[in-house]
Amino acid sequence: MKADKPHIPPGQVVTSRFPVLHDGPIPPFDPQGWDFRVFGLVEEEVVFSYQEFMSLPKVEIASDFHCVTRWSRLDNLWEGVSFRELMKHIRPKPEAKYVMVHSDGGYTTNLPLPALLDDDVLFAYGHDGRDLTPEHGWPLRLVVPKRYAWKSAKWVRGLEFIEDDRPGYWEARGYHNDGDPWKEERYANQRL
Ligand SMILES: Nc1nc2c(c(=O)[nH]1)N[C@H]1C(S)=C(S)[C@@H](COP(=O)(O)O)O[C@H]1N2
Ligand SMILES: [Mo]
Repeated sequence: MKADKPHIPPGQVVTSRFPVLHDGPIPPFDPQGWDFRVFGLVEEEVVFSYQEFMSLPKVEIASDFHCVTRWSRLDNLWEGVSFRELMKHIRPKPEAKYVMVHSDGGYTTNLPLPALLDDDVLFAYGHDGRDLTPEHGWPLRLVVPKRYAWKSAKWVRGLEFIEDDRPGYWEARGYHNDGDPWKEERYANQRL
């Protein structure tokens, strides 16, 4: 079933452009020095080299992208490695309930592990049939379609499994901890 009009969350405006939004500089990328680290409450730490990560099985997933600043970009075709695929290589300890996502340059964002295990979550290196550009997160970004886009960390370099939730970069600066666009969870103290 498909509705006539695109179905977008409350308070959002559709754009056909792909705005660029982030704090701080675009980190330089060196494939030799790049790694992806999984640490914290896991049975063993896992480190992927760039080549190892890129050789993981690939998926393509289409999803909408909603920024808390009110633009939505619909039907993005993301190409990369699904979160579930990565989890085949990771054994979280039973007490690991949350994940802190770490990016190059120090950006972080927090999510409950079940939210990341959703089948539309992936680590993307391609967008709409092309390589991601540096300003959109090349060589790798997280995509979490069911949360506002600040949870879709660009230049992602690692995952930290944790027991107790703690706020990431924007979550510590007044953004909502969960950030579900359908519930319009924009800010921690909000009057919409
Ligand atoms: N590393 C990092 N990732 C980030 C951000 C950031 O500042 N640093 N900003 C977030 C925000 S607020 C948004 S809206 C999206 C924007 O992604 P885009 O620039 O590809 O549109 O990236 C998210 N990922
Ligand atoms: Mo954003």
